[in-house]
Amino acid sequence: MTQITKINSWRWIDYQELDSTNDEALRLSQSENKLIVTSQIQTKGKGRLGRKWESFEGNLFMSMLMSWPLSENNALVFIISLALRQTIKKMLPQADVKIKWPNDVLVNDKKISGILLETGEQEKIVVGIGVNIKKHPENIIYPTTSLLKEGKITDRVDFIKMFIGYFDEVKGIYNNKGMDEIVKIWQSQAKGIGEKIKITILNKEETGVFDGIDNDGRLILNIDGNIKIYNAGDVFFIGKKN
Ligand code: BT5
Repeated sequence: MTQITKINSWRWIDYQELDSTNDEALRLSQSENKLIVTSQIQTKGKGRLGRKWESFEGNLFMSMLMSWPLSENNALVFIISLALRQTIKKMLPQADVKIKWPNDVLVNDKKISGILLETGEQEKIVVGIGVNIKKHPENIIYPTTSLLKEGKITDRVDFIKMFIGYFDEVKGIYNNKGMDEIVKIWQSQAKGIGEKIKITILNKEETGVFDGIDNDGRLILNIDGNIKIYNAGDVFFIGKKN
């Protein structure tokens, strides 16, 4: 049964089954705004670049449909990942919870969450968030985990409520202090800054030292003193700087 409720100032529709909560939010983007779409079952979960998001029942599949200036899309990913990290850290206070550029949250170096931003109708943005609450995939090239595996018993509803609170808080920091402050906080919670990484994009790869992000959220790679800036890509951690 589809349930419609409210959470803070958001309208929230929870479906029993959907192809993808992002696709449903995109379909609704003409007529709706400030809407959260979730589903108990997701049959075609998407990652970036047409990848698959493994969606086990009991996990969180959530999409937030909102008006957001297109030119500030980059900021939104970083605001969301900070709020997600904070929610997960609150639930797992003992764990090492880090953000992996641009959009993953890692618990003890294992991926627990991913974010997918898409553009809907009328300058609306859909932010898709997947969090492994009860179960994580085993057959993935990266190590993965879930809140349950790390020792936290919780459910989608408690997670969403806490997350929306943190989202409002981080958005408030962005509104008051701007992207400078978001970048500063993000860098203090990101994995691998000052360390050697490999970044791959469209079958090309480059190795260098991760020098942080710029004010547009782009990754700064220092290759023996030459700076290269990345909008997108997949990061692999190699280790400490020499
Ligand atoms: C992401 O893409 O991490 C974005 C995932 C967004 C999923 C949410 S669920 C709600 C909403 N509706 C959707 O249809 N999507 C969003 P990317 O950075 O491309 O990472 C995808 C990669 O993560 C895959 O290729 C796998 O290697 C790995 N992966 C897949 N499922 C995973 C899972 N459940 N847990 C951890 N890693 C996973």
